[in-house]
Parts: sequence; structure tokens; C-alpha cells
Amino acid sequence: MAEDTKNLINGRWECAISGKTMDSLNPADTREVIGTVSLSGSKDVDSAVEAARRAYPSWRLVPAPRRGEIIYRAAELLLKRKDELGVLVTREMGKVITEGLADVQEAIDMAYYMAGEGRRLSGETVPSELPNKDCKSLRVPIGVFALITPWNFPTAIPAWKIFPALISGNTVIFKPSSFTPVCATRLIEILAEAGIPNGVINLVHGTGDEVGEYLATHPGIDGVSFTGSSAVGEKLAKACASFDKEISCETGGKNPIIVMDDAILELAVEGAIWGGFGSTGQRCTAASRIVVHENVYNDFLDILIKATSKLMVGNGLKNETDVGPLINEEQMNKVLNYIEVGKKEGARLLTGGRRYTSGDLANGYFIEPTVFADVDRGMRIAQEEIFGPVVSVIKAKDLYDAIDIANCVQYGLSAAIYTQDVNASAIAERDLDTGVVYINSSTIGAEIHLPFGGTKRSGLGHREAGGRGGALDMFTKWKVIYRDFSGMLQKAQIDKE
Ligand code: UN1
Repeated sequence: MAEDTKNLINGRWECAISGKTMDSLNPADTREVIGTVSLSGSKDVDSAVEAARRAYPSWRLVPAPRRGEIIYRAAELLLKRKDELGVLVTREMGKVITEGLADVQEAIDMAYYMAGEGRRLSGETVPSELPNKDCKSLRVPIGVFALITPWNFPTAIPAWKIFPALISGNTVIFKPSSFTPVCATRLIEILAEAGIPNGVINLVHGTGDEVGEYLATHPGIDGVSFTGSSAVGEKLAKACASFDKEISCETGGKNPIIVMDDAILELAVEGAIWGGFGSTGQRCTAASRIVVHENVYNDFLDILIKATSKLMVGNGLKNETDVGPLINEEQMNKVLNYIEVGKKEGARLLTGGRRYTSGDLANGYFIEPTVFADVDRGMRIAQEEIFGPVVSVIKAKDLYDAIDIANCVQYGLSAAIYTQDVNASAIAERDLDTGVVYINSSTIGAEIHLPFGGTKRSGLGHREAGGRGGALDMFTKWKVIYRDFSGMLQKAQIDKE
């Protein structure tokens, strides 16, 4: 049954003022409408910002452990409803059910973690240069945050932003992707049920064009956290800079797996398949380049092709499915176009390359898992983010050549190396220019309690997830307190006795 999604503004569920809606479709079978999304405009955003501004002065003063208790209740509710929410992720976004459930699990993990942070939001207490004086640093909230999230992790990525923003004492306007509005609405319903006060979290549905930029640059917003394409992130960052707003962006990736000649090839292939085709390649951490040592290049390709051709493509709700659909027609066409580009560039198409145009799969956005070999490091398919089930295999002469290839892109999110040589792993760990490095494991699967983000065009501002050094830095600023209890005027840098 299709479900209506509404905006949540100041604790009230409301339709967008325009009254306009758009359907959210099941990408595995577009005859199924999952829900309708309200198409908001600037006036809806204005009311949400006003509600968040009004709620801020009291929310910031709620003791952080109390804020944590509410988030803990949200974690418990998410856990109780994990199965139902996981199925919804698969129906609305398309990823296979194990990954749909994992999407929800990541939100649960983040909720428990941030609930605990309510009792740990620590700063430093340090001695003063002067007697009878003390000094400390405190984390304080930034204010009202706009959180803008993509469709590929419809529950996890919102949770990565919402829970740390709230535990830190900020209030929020959440603008989810218009392709996964029902998942977003369920998450916010749960937060409301957990007891988040009115106005502390507001939900505004709509498209990026209509709502995203208007929200991010709204004068009532103090900070923005965005996950999506590098182009949009950079545009928002420029706009925010001119309004003096905080902004952090987590954007694209072109993530390599290096396979050395001493690697366990079966394991490396499993990693390539999981990283390349998991979530149908629609992760910013997807392994879209496999850089293979020339000594094992042909052997690796043989095993990879066999494993790829065994993958079952289909509706993610079926247990036997390995690879689900692309999210929408535009993404599907973009990926098909890259496959044509790869062929024209002279890469060798080893398997896949086509859309499914007959049978049940013709009702969804399905593309065969695709592998190109003999890809040159400079080709577009080796340089640009495809965000689909397309893997490019590139030959390398040795470790240093492999690392050069890995680094020769404008992105730097995640990278992996398969090797049994501890020295090679140490060199890779040191020299791979990415925010995340995996050793003997694929490029995907970051855990929520470590900072997540990348170098170069993969992101800007603070790291996502994690605690100190990550999300807490994104959502708090430092305040320093000097207290002089000497009863005299003491002058730092001058009074030396
Ligand atoms: C993303 O694709 O934007 O490491 C995030 C991973 C997931 C998060 C991916 N935990 O693949």
C-alpha cells in the first residue's frame, strides 16, 4: 500500500503548502508505488527553520545525558522495528534485504553510540599560567543545522547526521532524498515517538533543486551537513562560505582495491565482488577500480569473471538475489552511458554491460554486473564516479605503480589492499591518499564509531561518524572558559611572578 509522507514542522505533520506530491517508486518494479512525497517549497522551509530556531534555546540547555536518554529510546524503537524498516529500505531503495537490514542496523548502532556520548561530551581542563585561575574547554552546540541526505543509505546516513547533531544540542531541519521519503519519514516518526520535543527535529520533503539550496543558504541556518555528489557539495560549500555558515560534505569516491601477487586471490575476488556490486555499486565507498599486479592479472580475471557471472540479479526481497536494481531511470541511463564510454575508450568488456529488457526485471532498473579489463588509469571509466555495478580492472607493475594508479584520481574516500606481506600493507597504509584504508578487506563497510570521510574531492569540512575527530567536531564548536578567583587583576603573558 502506498503511504503518504508529510513534513514534520514544530511537532505537527503537515502536507507541503503547494499541495503537490510526487510518487516514490519501487526501483525493482516501478508498478509499485511505495509512497508519495510532499513537494515542499521555500515557505515550508521558512516555517521549519522558524520552528528549529524557536526550539533551540531550550534544547541546548537540556542536559546532554537527558538528550541521550531520548536517543537511546529511539535506538530501542529502531531495533524493535528493524525487520519492517529493513524491508522498507529494500522496497524503496532497491538494495538486497541483508543490506536493507544493515542500513537500519547502522542507524541503530549510531543511536546507541550517540546516546552514550551524552555522558562523555568532554573537553579539557588544563592549568592556568597564573595562580588562582582555571581554564577549560567545552563543546557547545552550533545552533540550527540543515541535514541533506542521499537515497543510497536511506536510514543510515540520516542517522549519522541526526543523532550526533541532536546529542550535541543542535536543532535540525532534515531534507532527505526525494527518492526515499518513506524511509526518512519512518525514522522521524520513531524519533518523535521517542520523545524529541516539538521543533527540535523538523522534516521537510522535496527535491534538491526546489528545497536543498534554499535550505542550506537560509539565513536562519547555522550549519549544513550534506552527503551527495561532489558537484552539489562544492556548490553548497561556496554558497555557505559567502554566508559564513559551517558546512561539511561527504561526496564522491573512485575507490580502488589493490591486489598484490601474494594475495589470496579468492579472497580478493570476494572483496571485489562485495565492494563493486554490493548495493549495486551505489555506495560512495564502492570498489569501482581493481588494480591488479601483473603477475596475477590473468588468474585474478578468470576467478572474477566466474564469480561475477554467478551473481543473481533481481528483486532484493528475494533471498537468492545478490544484486538489486539502480535507484531510478536517470541513474540507470547514466550507468549505461558509462558502459558505452568504456567500450569506446577501448576497455575490454568481459561480462555484463546490458540492461535487462525482458521478463520481470524489465519493470525495474536492472543492469548486468559489468566488468571491464585492460582499463587504462586515465580512461573516464577509471576516473569518474559511475555509482553503479561497473568494475574496471587495471594492471599494475608493482606496489608503487599500484599505489600511483590508486591515487591518480580526484577522489580519496576509501581504498583497499590484498596482500600477505606486512611491509607492503604498511607502505599502502602510509601512501594511499584516502580517508579510509582497508587491509585484506573490501572498500566498503566502515563502522560508525570511527571518523568517516575522504581527501580531495571526496569531502570537505569535518569527518562524518566517529566521535571526537568526527561527527562531534562537525556538530559542536569549542568554547573556552577562564575563571580567575584571585580577586585581583592578573595579566596573562605579563605577570610572571
Ligand atoms: C556511502 O556510501 O555514502 O562504508 C556511505 C560503507 C558504509 C557507508 C557508505 N558503512 O560502505
